Amino acid sequence: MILIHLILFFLSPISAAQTQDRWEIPPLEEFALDGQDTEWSDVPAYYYRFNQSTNIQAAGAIGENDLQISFKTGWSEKGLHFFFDWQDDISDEHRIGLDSARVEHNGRSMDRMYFYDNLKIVASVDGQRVVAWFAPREDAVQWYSYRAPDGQGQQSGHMPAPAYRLTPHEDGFYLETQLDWEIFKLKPEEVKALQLTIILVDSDLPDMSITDKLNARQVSYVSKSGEAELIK
Ligand SMILES: [Ca+2]
Ligand SMILES: [Ca+2]
Repeated sequence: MILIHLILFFLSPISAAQTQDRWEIPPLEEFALDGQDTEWSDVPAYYYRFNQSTNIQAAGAIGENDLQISFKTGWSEKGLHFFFDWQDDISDEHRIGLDSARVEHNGRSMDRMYFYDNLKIVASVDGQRVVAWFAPREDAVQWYSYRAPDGQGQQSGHMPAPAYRLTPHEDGFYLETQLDWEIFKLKPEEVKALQLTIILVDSDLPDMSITDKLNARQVSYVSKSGEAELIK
């Protein structure tokens, strides 16, 4: 059931309910890419906590002391900014590049990223689309790609790797990252349409092969997706 849900989700990442979800992105003064949340104090968080209310989507079996997440989004003249507080009890991390991102299973091509602890950020800006995957710890950027409005495939060489800072704390770590407006060759005031998706996958099967994972159908994730607006 989870896998079916997941496949539908992957094939159609923006469901009707999610599309209606307003996503207001406040401006950030004095943004510093330092892995610290000093400039984020007034920005409301999206969060998932076990057995507590959440304001994002969640699927799968996320247990007590398992994945706990809160994240914030903001913008500046420099770019779109993201701050994550990422906590997880079992690390299931695997280095995956763009060239190994797909895996065949029962005649179906699946995205390998969804079977490990990973964060996906998708930003669609006036028809241009950037996808950036992060794993929790060292070498956090896994792969990233850019697609032009004419849809000419994924090009990882078009843009530099997203800059990020990772700061460990007692229960996990903070990940701060950004997508520069320069990637889209736009200034923020020129942006007409912005669609954002954030998916955090939690896998707790570090000793299981990818084949067994595909058969086991145990994938959990939290996500938020919707039309976003840059608030002045
Ligand atoms: Ca900061
Ligand atoms: Ca995990």
